[in-house]
Amino acid sequence: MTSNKRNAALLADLFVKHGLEDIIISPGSRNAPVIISFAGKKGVKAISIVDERSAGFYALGMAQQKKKAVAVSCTSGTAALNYAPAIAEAYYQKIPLLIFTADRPADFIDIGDGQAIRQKNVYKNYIKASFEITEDTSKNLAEKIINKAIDLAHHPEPGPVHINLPFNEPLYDTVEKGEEGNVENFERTANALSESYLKTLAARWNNYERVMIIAGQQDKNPELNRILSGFVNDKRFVVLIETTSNFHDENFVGCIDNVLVSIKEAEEKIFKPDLLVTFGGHIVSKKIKKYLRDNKPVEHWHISPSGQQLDTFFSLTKTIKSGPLEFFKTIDDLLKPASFVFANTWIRRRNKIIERRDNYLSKVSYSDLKVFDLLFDHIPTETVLHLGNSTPVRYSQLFGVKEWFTYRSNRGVSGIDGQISTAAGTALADKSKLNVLITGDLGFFYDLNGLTYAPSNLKIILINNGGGGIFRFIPGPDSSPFLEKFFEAKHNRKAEDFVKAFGIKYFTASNITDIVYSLPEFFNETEKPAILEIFTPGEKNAKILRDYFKFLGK
Ligand SMILES: Cc1ncc(C[n+]2csc(CCOP(=O)(O)OP(=O)(O)O)c2C)c(N)n1
Ligand SMILES: [Mg+2]
Repeated sequence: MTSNKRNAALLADLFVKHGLEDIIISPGSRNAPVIISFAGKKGVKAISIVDERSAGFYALGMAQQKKKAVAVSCTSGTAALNYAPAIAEAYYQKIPLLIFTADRPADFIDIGDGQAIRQKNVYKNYIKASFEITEDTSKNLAEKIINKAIDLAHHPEPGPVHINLPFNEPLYDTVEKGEEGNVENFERTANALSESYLKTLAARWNNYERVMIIAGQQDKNPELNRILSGFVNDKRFVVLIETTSNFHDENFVGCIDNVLVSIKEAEEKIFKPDLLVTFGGHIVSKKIKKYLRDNKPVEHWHISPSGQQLDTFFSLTKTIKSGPLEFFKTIDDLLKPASFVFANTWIRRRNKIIERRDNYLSKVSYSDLKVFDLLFDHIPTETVLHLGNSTPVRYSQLFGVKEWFTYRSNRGVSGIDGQISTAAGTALADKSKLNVLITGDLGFFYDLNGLTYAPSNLKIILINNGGGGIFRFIPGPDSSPFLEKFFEAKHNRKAEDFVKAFGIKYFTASNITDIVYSLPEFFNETEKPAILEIFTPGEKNAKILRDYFKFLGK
C-alpha cells in the first residue's frame, strides 16, 4: 500500500534503490503522500519528530555518522523554514541531506490560503541544488530529478539537496502498488591530477624551506594520518591540527592558540610559512586566522574535491581539485625534505608551552578551564565527542587531540541552535557508540526539544556558567554596560526540572569532588540518556582564562 500520488511513491522507491534508508518525518497534511509512501515502504527506517528545526539537526547528525544522505519530510509553510539552520550547517560542513518539503499547488500561493509561502528554492543561499516535482511532472522527468538529487547530495562533495513537492487534495488516497523507478547512476571521471601537473606542483613545493599544512574540520582518516605523519617526521613540514581535524601524531602541532599567544611580535616572521597548504573544513582558531592574515605566506594552496576556493587567510593563490588523500599520496614521493629549522621552531615552542600550561593548570582554581582539563581525562575512550559552539569547542583546543576520541562540532556555521539534536541523531545512527556532548547552558536550553528522542547512548555534560560566558572573555562586550542583559543573557536557570520532565537521568556538580564522584555512575548509565549539569563561576571564568593566556605569553 502506498500513496496514489505517483511521484511520491516513485521518490520512496528510488530512495531505497539508491541504498538509502533513514527519513525523519514531521507531521502535517500536505506531506501525507510522502508519509504514506515512505512510512509503509520496505527498507525505510522512518522516525517521527514534531519540531522541524530539531528534526533537521537529527538528520544532520545521523547522516554524518552513516556517511550517506538522511531525508527529512515536512508540510508546507513555516515548517519548511525551520529546516534552514540545519541545512546551512550541512551546506558548510558538507553533510548529505535530502529535504522533501510538501507544498500547495502554485495557484494557491499568495491568495490567503493557510500554510502557503513562496517555497520553491526557498533555501537558495545555502543549498547544493533545489528541484520541484509537481503532480504533473512526467514519470521520466521525475525519475531524472530524483536520481540527480540523490547523486548531488553525495558527489563530488556531500551536501543538502532540496525537492519541493506541491500536491493537490485529496492527499490521503492510497493504491496497492506504487510506480517503480529506474535507478540512474552518473558516471564520474576520476579527479586524478596529471603526472606533469603533479611534477610542476612538486617543483614549486620543493622550492620552499618553510612549508605548513593546516588540517581543517574532517572525520578520522587513518591512511591520510599516516601520510601526514610521514610529512612531519620524515619531510619536516609543519602540520597544524585542531581537535576537529581528528588527526593525531606526537609531532603534529595542536593547541594552536596556546602556541600563538607565546609568539612575540618580533618573532612572528620566524614562525611564518612560505607555502601554506590547507584541506578539510572550517578552522576554529581565531588566533591562527589573525596570525596568517597578518603574516601572509608567499603561496596558499587549498585542496578540495569540488575545487572550492576557501580563502580563509586572504592569501589563496591556488585551488587543487582533488581529494586530500589522493593529492598527498600522489605527491608524497616527489617532495624532498625541508630543512628541520622551521619544523623545530614550531615543535619546540609547542613543547615549551605545554609545560607552561600544565604548570598553570596545577594551580588554577575551580573554573571552566579546570573543569575541561578534568573532563578530557575522564571521558571514556572510543567516545564520539560532540563539542558545543561558543567556549566548549574552544576549550577543547587548549588540551590537544586525544586520539581515542572522534571529535564532532557544528563548525559549518557555528550555531548554538542544534547541538543536542545533532548529537542525539549521531547516537541514534549507531547505538553501539557512546556519544558525549559538552554544551554551554544557552546552547542547552536553546535545543531542549532535542532531548525528546535522545537515545540511551547519549550523555550530555552541561557547563552552566549562567549565560553566554564567551562574552565575558572576548574583547568588546566584556566592558559594555549591556554585557549581562544583552550579551551574556545572564540567567540562573537550572536544567534539573526540564531534564526530569523528559525522563532523563540527572546528575549535578558544583566542584571538582562532586564531578569526580558523579562521572562513573553518569557514564555507566545504560538504560537512559543522562545529563550532568556542572555549575561554574561565570564571572571568575573569563578572568582565569585571560590570566592563563597572559601566563603562557610571558
Ligand atoms: C543560533 C545562534 N544564535 C546566537 C549565536 C551567538 N552566540 C555565540 S556564542 C553564544 C553564547 C552561548 O552561550 P553558552 O551556550 O552558555 O556557552 P558559553 O559561552 O557559556 O560557553 C551566542 C549567543 C550563535 N552562535 N548561534
Ligand atoms: Mg554558558
